[in-house]
Amino acid sequence: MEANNVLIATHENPDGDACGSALALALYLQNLGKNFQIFAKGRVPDFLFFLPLVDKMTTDAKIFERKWDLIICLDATSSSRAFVPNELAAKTVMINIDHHITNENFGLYNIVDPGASSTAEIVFDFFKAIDYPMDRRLASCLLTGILTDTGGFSHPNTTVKTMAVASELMKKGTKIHQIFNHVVHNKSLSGLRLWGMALSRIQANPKLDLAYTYITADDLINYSVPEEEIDGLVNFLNVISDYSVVMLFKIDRGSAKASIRTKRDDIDVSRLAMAFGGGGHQKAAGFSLPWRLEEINGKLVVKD
Ligand SMILES: [Mn+2]
Repeated sequence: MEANNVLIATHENPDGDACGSALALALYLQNLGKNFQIFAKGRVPDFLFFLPLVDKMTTDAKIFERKWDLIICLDATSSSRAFVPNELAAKTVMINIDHHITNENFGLYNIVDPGASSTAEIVFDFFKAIDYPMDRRLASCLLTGILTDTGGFSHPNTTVKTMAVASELMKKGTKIHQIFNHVVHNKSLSGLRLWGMALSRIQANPKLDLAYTYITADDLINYSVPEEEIDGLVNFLNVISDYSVVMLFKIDRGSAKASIRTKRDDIDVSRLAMAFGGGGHQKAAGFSLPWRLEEINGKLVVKD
């Protein structure tokens, strides 16, 4: 079957890997002359606006009402994580490309490799397999995905192959330091002050070998910084050497999101996340809570 109308869908609040892998595929589809759109719930952060075709990304769920021959889900463990309506998922051919160990293999075709650093790395493999000539713009998309998901090649998902892929992408003319400036060196003064506030609030639980802090929706308003300015903070918390697990809570009025990190090889934080209905990787995971959290005397407690 030839697919002419292709919808790419990825997870909520798309990150560098979600956007990078989606836009690399979009460049490919554009080159093939296909009609395509990219859906992600939650806006693309400003620091990814440098990526090509970023204007093809929409947050408008009406896109699902159009006729699609093929849906490609990227960096999402299930089709519902990419917000593809169940009805549409049931009747449309789906390709599922992901590197999360918790992926549900929900597609007709599943290209799932938990050993890959990023979805971008798997998309690279796809282009290699079909011998597609990747240009500088496409390489920039994929390198953005790899760079962000590996924390600048510092996370343990960085393999010999990841470095080889990055090297090959650099040969296409993409500049690693320029991508770094976009995706890492991108904080404002008020954003850094907010980081300072979060750092000053760190609490530790020696029994759980856990250090944690939080940022509230009101903090974002008070410091007038967008949520994307918190990107990287949980990884920064993970520089701590005397605790094994770190957590950052983003607290909204009636809910909270937790991001968890560990440096230890013998701790699997995705299991903790899954216990709360979330997911992720061994060293980086997260979950959401439908509760109102509040700090009282230095402790986060659930308010009803
Ligand atoms: Mn990813």
